[in-house]
Amino acid sequence: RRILDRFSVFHYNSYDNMQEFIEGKAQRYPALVQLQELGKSYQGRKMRLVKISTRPNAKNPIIFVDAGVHGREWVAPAMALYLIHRLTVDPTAFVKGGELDGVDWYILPLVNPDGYEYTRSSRSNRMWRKTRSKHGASHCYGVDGNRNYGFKWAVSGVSNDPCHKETYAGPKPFSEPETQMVRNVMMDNAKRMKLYVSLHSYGQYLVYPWGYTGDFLPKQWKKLDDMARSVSNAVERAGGRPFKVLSAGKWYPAAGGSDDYAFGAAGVPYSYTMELTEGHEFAFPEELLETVLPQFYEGFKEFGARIKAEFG
Ligand code: ING
Ligand code: ZN
Repeated sequence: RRILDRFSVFHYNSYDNMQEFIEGKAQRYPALVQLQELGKSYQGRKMRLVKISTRPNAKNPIIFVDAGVHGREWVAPAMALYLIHRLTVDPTAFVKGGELDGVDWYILPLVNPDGYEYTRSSRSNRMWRKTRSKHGASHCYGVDGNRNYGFKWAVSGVSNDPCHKETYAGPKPFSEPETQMVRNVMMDNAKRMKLYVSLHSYGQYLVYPWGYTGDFLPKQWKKLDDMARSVSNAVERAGGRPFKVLSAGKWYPAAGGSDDYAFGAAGVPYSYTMELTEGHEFAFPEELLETVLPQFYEGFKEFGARIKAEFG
């Protein structure tokens, strides 16, 4: 329990500290927080889904947030942990009877723990993006987790070269245990899942499907666009910078992303990639976390209110 008192959410924590944090939350708030073991990463790190619900049996709409599919994007898991923190300590919104009671939050704070720990292991590894798996005879490591999903896999914006450091799509869709686990969360909860948000860091964008093409938009694009703009406005009202809102593929086409899979294969009606922290990209200064994470949190409250209003 003391881990919660010592733990700082405004800090780039290790994988081990994050695990202690979510265990501590589950122990301190047993009626609110449930941990689900999803499996293990390629290198054997446990992956646990944090489920936050005031009424776990009420069949509430689910909001699924994941973070850290790319190792170097440190601010994304920091945001996911902060979200877990606020959802459990917030005295008004999320507790029973609060304005957001009636929405369940499923959070996977670190999709790629192997890549993340690799970026923490030395300065020269700091810019690692991919997983740390090995495939076939190649001597190179890793697959881009956000090119590995089985919807329009590899049709655009990918590399077929295992040695490509950024966008290798993998030998086949879902070659990575990490992306399989995220897929399973989506598929096991597809009926109730109404919103999926994948946290990254690059510029400040809030993008929606399709990612695999910029030639056309889904027919529901206006609803996706509206929700994103109201989230961006909420962040701006809290003093943050606005998000650039558009379809992912109009920014740059790339296939095999988790947001396209959620929307196109799992049928999740609202699906986004949220790129945090304009101007700093992968090296967002730790001392600014306490300024920006609360601002982004206001965006998540808006997401919650919107989902509750439409599906609750
Ligand atoms: N950005 C995402 C990426 O995987 C993305 C954004 C995904 C754009 C899919 C278009 C399509 O490239 C980061 N920061 O990784
Ligand atoms: Zn990313």
